[in-house]
Amino acid sequence: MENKLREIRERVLQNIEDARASGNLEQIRVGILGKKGELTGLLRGMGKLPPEERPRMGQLVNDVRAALEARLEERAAELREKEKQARLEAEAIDVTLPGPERSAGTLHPMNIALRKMVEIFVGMGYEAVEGPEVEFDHYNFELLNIPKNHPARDAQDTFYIDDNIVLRTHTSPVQARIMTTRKPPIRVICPGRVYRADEADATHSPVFHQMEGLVIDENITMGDLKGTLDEFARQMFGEGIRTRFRPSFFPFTEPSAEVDLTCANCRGEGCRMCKGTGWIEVLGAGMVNPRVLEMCGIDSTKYSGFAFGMGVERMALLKYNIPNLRYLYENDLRFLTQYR
Ligand code: 2NM
Repeated sequence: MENKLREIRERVLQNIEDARASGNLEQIRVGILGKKGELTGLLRGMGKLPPEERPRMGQLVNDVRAALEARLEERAAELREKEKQARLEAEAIDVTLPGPERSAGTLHPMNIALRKMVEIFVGMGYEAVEGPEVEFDHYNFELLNIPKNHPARDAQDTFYIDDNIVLRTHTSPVQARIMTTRKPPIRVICPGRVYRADEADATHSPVFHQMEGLVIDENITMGDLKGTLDEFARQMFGEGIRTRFRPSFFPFTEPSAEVDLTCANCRGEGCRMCKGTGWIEVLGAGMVNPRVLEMCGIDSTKYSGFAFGMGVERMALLKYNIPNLRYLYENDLRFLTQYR
């Protein structure tokens, strides 16, 4: 029996050393020390021994049991620690890795240009005002000295909702509304979407954006208009940009002018963009027609004013040297994300 005990002890100790997981130790423990375990069986079989041998054998069995239990305990602690380390290693997170990239999006180049334009005029003391895109013919045409049967009213150019209502063809009706409801001094800009029954091409779209400006006070002159647009041109396109006024005609201004800016591409030298002239036409402007002032309830003997209008997309194309209006509407991110 002593040999058997020694054999058990050596074998089980070896099994404990060979165990690779803490779960295996429990199997070993049950197999040897459990109710139906090998040592427990030996202890039961002690009844068959001569009585004088029983105390010593009992002691030996208990020694083996104690040794195995102690080693099991130790080894279990070792394996649990090993398993914990393995788990920690597997679950480790490198907090220094960069997080997932988040794209914040960018403003549309048209909106960048528009914000810049608004900022420049707000800096000069103007207030930005918005109005309806679906507009009465009265504000879109009548008050602006565009009478019935005027060619600008042609259904070929204007989207009519019904006889009296249109999609506004410019933002001037917002200014007409301002003139009918406010007293001078008036200093507003009116940015917004406008509609023309145009075929889309490199320079036209049936929907585009305009920004118009209006100043009305006593003694407002063409010189004020010129100084204002000079300053705008410099802030929008840089020092060295000059304006050139050429006589023109609009029903709502008298006199009227087309305004050119120094070609920003060649700085006035002459290039393909300006067709060799050194100038680019970008604005319409003029002194508000006294008939418009009177129709809107402003005394034209006391007050005068200037007004101007420009296309926002056109400003964006010029500012960023974009060759075709279509780029602004295709919403290709490779294009849009170039502008900030
Ligand atoms: C332009 C050109 C010239 C203009 C005139 C008015 C109003 F309402 F005061 F009569 N608003 N905008 C104007 C004048 C617009 O756009 C090319």
